[in-house]
Amino acid sequence: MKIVDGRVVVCSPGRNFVTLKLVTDNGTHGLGDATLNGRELAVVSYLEDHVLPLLIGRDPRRIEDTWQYLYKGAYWRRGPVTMAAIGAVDMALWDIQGKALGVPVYQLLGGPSRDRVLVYGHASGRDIDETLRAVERYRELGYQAIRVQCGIPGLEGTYGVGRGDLYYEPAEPGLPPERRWSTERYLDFVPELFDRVRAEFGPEPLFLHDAHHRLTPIEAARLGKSLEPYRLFWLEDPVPAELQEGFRLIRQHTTTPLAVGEVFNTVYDCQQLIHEQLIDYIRTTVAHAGGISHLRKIASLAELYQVRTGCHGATDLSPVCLAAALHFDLSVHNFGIQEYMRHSKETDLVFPHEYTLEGGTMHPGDAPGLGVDIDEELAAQYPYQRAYLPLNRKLDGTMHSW
Ligand code: GCO
Ligand code: MG
Repeated sequence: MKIVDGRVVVCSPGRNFVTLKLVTDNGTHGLGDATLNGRELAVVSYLEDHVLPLLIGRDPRRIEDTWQYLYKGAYWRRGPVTMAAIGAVDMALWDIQGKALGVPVYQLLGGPSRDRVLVYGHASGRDIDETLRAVERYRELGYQAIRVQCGIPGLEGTYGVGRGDLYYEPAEPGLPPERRWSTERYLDFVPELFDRVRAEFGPEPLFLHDAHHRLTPIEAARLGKSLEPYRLFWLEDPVPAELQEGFRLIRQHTTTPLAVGEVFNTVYDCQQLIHEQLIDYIRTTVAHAGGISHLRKIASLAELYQVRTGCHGATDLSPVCLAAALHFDLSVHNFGIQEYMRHSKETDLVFPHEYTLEGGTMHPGDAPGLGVDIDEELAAQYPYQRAYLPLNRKLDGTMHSW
């Protein structure tokens, strides 16, 4: 078998997606998600100008060799653009391999380790009452795990507060909007939020919260400690993740479980966090961490240290990535949870898929390959729209992590 053609499809059915399609000489094709929110076209160029010419004529079944060829062969390693491009190729090759052998990808990864994949949804509101109603909605839909984010009194447009029902999309068309941030107001408010949430919904539901890289280690330690009575499933991205030893200080102070990794691209980004057991969940996902092949290596390292997985699953990762993540989640032994944010109706139509949601759990389906496709004609009706993630400044105007 040979790869005879490849192209990159850019579309915006509600938001931008970059999809790699590789075609083989036996008429099958494989898909990979290469979406990097707010920097999409950099990955398009990387793939079209530098990667596709290397793939034509290669045997698509040489998945590991192709990964090493693209990673080592570039000389310039790691980074979100490179790893998103390699990740897309890797996903497409697993898709082709599954189709060639007539089995869903999870069967190639060792078969299922569980019946279904536990997912968490995103409840949010502008204030606590609105947030409680959103949590209630997810409970009614059968979700066992729910991420809870809320507007902070005195701050406009906080991260994580959605605009639509059961849907959250942070990127905005045009130039990036600027928000204001106060750590003091946030730290004073969040314990009150979870106090109300636990009082209303009792001990059973699993609740998660994302601090989105905005705290210092000692601030994060204070937050973790103040949230202990509410037994979070995890506190996500408490501090900017590039300073791995920052987590040591947080760990010394709190038993609130910690999750990190959505901005990581390789095993080297999380190696120290894992082997020092500074985190409980590693959140790298297929699209941004070099594909299924590399994610399995991260998970294997994590397994040694009892760290579990919790793949990033925001709406900016396409249904192709979600499908790949679900095959990985179903098969990997040390799975923890999968983030699931529903895509828009337009997105679901552009990417017909086999995966299903039921009672707060998902399954990738049993179609050969990843079980997701792209309707290229429909995709062409939604051209790329420049969009950026918001920026954050402190109340005095200083740039801060968003
Ligand atoms: C999450 C993430 C997202 C990111 C988004 C950026 O936990 O789902 O933090 O909401 O902000 O993926 O593009
Ligand atoms: Mg996050």
